[in-house]
Amino acid sequence: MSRLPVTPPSAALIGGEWVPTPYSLSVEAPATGEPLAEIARCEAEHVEDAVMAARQAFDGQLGDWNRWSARQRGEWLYTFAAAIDADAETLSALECADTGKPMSQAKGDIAVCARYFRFYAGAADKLHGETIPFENGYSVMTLREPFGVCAQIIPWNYPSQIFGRCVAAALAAGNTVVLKPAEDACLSVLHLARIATQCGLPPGVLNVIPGLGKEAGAALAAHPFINHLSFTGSPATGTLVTQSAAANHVPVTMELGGKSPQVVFADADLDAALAAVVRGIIQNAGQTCSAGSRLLVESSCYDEVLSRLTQRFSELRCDAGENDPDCGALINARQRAKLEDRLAEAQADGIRVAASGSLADSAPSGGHFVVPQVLVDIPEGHYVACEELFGPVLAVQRFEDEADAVRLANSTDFGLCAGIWTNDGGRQLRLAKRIRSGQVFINNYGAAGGIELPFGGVGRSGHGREKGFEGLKSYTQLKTVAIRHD
Ligand code: TXE
Repeated sequence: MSRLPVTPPSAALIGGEWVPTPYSLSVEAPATGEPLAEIARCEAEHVEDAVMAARQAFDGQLGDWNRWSARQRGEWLYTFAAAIDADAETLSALECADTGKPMSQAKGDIAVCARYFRFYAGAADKLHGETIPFENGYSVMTLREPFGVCAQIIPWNYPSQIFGRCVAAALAAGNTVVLKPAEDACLSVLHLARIATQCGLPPGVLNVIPGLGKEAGAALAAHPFINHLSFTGSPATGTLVTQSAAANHVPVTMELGGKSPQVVFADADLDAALAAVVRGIIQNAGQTCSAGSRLLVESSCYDEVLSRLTQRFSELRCDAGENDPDCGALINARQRAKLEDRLAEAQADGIRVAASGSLADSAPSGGHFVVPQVLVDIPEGHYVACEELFGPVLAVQRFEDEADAVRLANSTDFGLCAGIWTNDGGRQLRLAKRIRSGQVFINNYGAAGGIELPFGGVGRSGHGREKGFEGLKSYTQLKTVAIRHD
């Protein structure tokens, strides 16, 4: 078994207690394929207990959370953010070993997790309703109230960041949470939950139920006592959980990935554009919902761009996360096999690998590595240009003019992010409006991951917004109060 800085709880956090489960799941290190830890395997009965604990905490039958003011909730979130920062080294080491991502990225993720708690700490007491002018003799106001029990099902690619994004906003708004982390990577989440209880969070406010998607996840999504569901993962699973939630009329937020284009015009600063293009596809080995996995290049600079990309990709190295490479391993053997099959089919269809990185000499032999690569000669509509491959694979296509660029950018069912690289101001605005996407970045990609910016997709990328102040609002519902006073 690989060594970890701490042993994360091999239990579920339910009602403030760490509860062992009869069965457990083995978690492996993506960089070596070796076992890393044992985690709890929650089943329907644990989900039931967790939802009931969250319900009781919300209703004031367990602990005093329902009497905390918005300011008190904010103060707790600040305390927790400081505790995350204080334990950042341990948390980063867990994240790096568990997800296989480069250590510098794991450290960045933990810092972002703390930032979410700090951002929503400050926002907790700044969310308010409105008064509405109405007929004489009435006073009308809206109250922004928490939903109640928020179910959160999160994936393995950014466990600590997505924990921060969902939990901080939900708690700031006064909800209680039952969170189902992914079976493939959840060690940082378990340690974060341990820190949360040590920071004095009342029992039942945050419940964490590790387990399999089809067991714990399905039972949570279908539970009649949840009041809101936030899901991040694949469109197929998103459909299943949406159907379960719909049976109980539970509102949902869906974050389902993408096939985001980076659109490069010949007048752009190519140095800046290509540095961002490379970062945007190798970050977390391409296992990022907002990865810039399509590169659309204006014909007149296509050869220049391809030659620079070839040079840059040839320098990229894959290795274990602890060696802080350009690119880590994929999460597991299943994801690697799925990607390799798709790439083999693409080559059989005549698609060419124009450039690729390589494995570092120090890379462990059992790791789930796929080297970064650039694909060209892609027929329009081919799946490598439309499907989320979830690996370090950049699909490159050329366009002739602005209209052609917009047509290609909008040629998938997804719409999460888009990068536009041009110095023509009019074109920047025209494309920002015409590209179907939840976020558009001009002469940058990702705005440095800004947690303050609303985030979410259109189409197959999902619906609802997280991050920023919109993310806080999305964990509340409006109540209208109309008072007749004469
Ligand atoms: O996702 P799942 P997987 C995409 C990416 C990847 C593909 C498959 O393209 O290749 O999804 O990954 C829980 N009821 N993304 O199989 O199944 C599961 O336990 C309730 C994009 O890992 O969607 C985990 O906690 N829950 C993405 C979570 O759902 C269920 C991040 C996500 O798993 C469930 C990850 C069920 N029936 C993958 N089945 C992004 N948007 O960033 C599974 N789960």
